[in-house]
Amino acid sequence: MRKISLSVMLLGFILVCQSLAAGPIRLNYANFPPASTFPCVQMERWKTEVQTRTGGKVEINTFPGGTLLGAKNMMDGVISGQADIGCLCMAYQPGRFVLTNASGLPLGIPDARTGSLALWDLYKKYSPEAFSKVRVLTMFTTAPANLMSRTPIRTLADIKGLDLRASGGAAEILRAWGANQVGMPMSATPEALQKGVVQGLFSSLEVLKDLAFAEQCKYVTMTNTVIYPFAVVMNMDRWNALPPDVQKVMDELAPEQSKWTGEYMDGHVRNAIEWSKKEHQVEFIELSADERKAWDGKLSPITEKWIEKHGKNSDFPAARIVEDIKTFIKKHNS
Ligand code: DTR
Repeated sequence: MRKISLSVMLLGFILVCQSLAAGPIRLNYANFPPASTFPCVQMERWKTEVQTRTGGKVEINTFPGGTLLGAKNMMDGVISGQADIGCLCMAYQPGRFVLTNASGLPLGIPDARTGSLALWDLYKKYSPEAFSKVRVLTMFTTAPANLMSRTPIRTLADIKGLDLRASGGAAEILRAWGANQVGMPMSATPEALQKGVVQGLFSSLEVLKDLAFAEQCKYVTMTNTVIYPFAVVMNMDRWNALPPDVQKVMDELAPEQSKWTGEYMDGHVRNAIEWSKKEHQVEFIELSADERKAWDGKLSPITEKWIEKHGKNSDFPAARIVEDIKTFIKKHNS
C-alpha cells in the first residue's frame, strides 16, 4: 500500500515537473488594423486579463496591423490555424455573417456599450452556424457611424455622388443617401484618403484621432445611424486542447470584455471629438430638422427589405431576429 502511494506521488511530481518544463501555453492573436486603434486596445486588455487570471499559465503574443492575418482572411486564417486567435470586423464579409450583421441594420443602437451587449445577447441566443468551426471569445460593436469628409455635407444634395468609404450595413446606408459608396477595410482607408480615391468615410469617430483622419477630414456630419459588429474567434483545436480552468477564465471574460470594449469605445469617441475640434478645428455639422427627416426617410425601407430577403429562407427567422435585437437594445440602453 505504501509502495503504491509513493509511486503515485512520484508520478504526480514528474507530471508537475514536465508541465513546468514545457512552460506556459503560448497563443498567437492576430489583428488587422494598427496598434493605436480600438480593436487592438481591446486585444491588449484581453491579453493582460487572461495572463493575470490564469496566473501566467497562458502567454499571448499579439500581432496588430495585419502582420499575421489581414482583415479579409482573419476567419479562415484562424480556422486553418495560421493564428490561434483573431479579431474580425463582420461587416467586411456581409454574406458570411448574415445573422450577427443584422446588428448593422439602422435599428437605433445609441452607443457602443449598448451595441456590444446587444450583439453578445444575439450571438448567445442563436449560436449562428457561421461560427461553428471556431470558439467565439467575445463580440463587440463600434459606436454609431458618422460622416467624415474633406468637403462639408449639410444636405442630401451635398452627399450625392460623393466617393465615400464604408463596408457592410453602413455601405448600404451610404448608397441609400446617394453617395458613391466605396468598400474597403479600415486598414486600407488612410491610403485611399491620402490618394484621393475617396473623399471621406462613414465610421465611428474615434478614428479621427487614432488614424489621424482629422488632419484630412475637416468636416463631420453627425448621423449616429449604425454600428459595425466585431468578433474575436479562436481555432477550435487549440481551444479544445486548453485545460478546463483556462477555458473557464476565457468564457467568463467574454461578456465582460464585450462591455469593457463598448465603454472604452464610447469614452474614446468623446475624447477624439474634443481633440479634433481643438487640435484640427474640425467642424461638427448637425443636420437641420428637415434634412434629418429626409435622411431618415431614405433608411426606413432598409430593415424591411432585409427581412423580406432573408425571410425567404424558412430556416432563418429574419423578423424574429430584428425584434430580438430591438429588445436587447432596450434591455441594455441605460
Ligand atoms: N467602422 C468600421 C470599424 C472600425 C471602426 N474603427 C475602427 C478602427 C480600426 C479598424 C476598424 C474600425 C470601419 O469603418 O471599418
